[in-house]
Amino acid sequence: PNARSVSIGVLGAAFDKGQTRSGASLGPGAVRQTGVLKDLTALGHTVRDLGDLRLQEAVPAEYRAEDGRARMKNATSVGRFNQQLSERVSSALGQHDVVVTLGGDHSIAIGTIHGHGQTVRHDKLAVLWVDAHADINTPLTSDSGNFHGKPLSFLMRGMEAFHLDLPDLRWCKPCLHPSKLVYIGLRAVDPLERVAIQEFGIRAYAMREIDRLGIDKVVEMALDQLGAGVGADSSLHVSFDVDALDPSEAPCTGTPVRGGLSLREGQTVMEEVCKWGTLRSMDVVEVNPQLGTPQQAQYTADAARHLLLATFGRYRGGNAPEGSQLPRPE
Ligand code: B3U
Ligand code: MN
Ligand code: MN
Repeated sequence: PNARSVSIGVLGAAFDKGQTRSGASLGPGAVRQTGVLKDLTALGHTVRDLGDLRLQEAVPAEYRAEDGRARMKNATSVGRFNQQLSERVSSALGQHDVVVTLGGDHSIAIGTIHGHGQTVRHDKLAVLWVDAHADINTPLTSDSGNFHGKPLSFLMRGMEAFHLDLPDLRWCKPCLHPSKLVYIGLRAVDPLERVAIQEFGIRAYAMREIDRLGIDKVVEMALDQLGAGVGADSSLHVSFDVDALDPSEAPCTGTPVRGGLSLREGQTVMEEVCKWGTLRSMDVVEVNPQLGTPQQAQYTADAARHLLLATFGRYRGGNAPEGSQLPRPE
């Protein structure tokens, strides 16, 4: 089956200050180098490369909270970058059916999801978060202080009460309702993140549930719960952290956790998302070509390519060109 042809805007979010290893800002380049834009075009889509966003201005002293318990590295850079990213994504959504953002570390989801949130009516925004981690720490619960472990807490309605007032993130008004978030792939969740998941009643399909139910059932339930299906009532964002995949499939990522999704399971998730047809934006994040060998880096970027092709209608059984026939001899 061929997916309907859509216009896709591809934006690079060359940002790695949401954690402490360098190299994630080279993710967009590595993924583009796989030839994925050309492959998406060959599937019949109109693809436009919107270039890379990077933090231009020199960031002065990073903001530091007064509260000694709060941990937040590079809050100023994270806040400023994402404010710009949010604007880029919302304006790109006015021009394209789907906006794909290539990360970058996962802190960039603050900007992409907020940007998407500005373009839809209240409560329409739905997020499928595919990740080994829950990324819902607050500065008060985070051990690492890294913002890539926190993006969802800044986006979630109702979590305002658990946040400090951070000047560089004041622009970010929470736009995601807890019932409109579903996780797939979890296997490294901090104790207080688990508390947040329970308090807010967030649906989470950890690897355990995938083992029990199978990936097909899990995606079906997840999309159903997001209301992403019939009636097309939701505007869907998928945030795909490549560390959701098993490190054997995506070795070059900052925080690999073994026991993850096979590439095939990842492809199944995205093929189903494609079928539901309500996807408006997507991130593929945490590809770090500076980790591992050049071969491993290419292998990881190629996994991202496969996920994107599955998202946009590549069928593993083959796609017949529209109206094509087998050639006969003259
Ligand atoms: N939960 C930990 C670890 C982590 C989160 N996201 C990644 N790692 N990639 C934290 O730092 O908040
Ligand atoms: Mn993540
Ligand atoms: Mn992760």
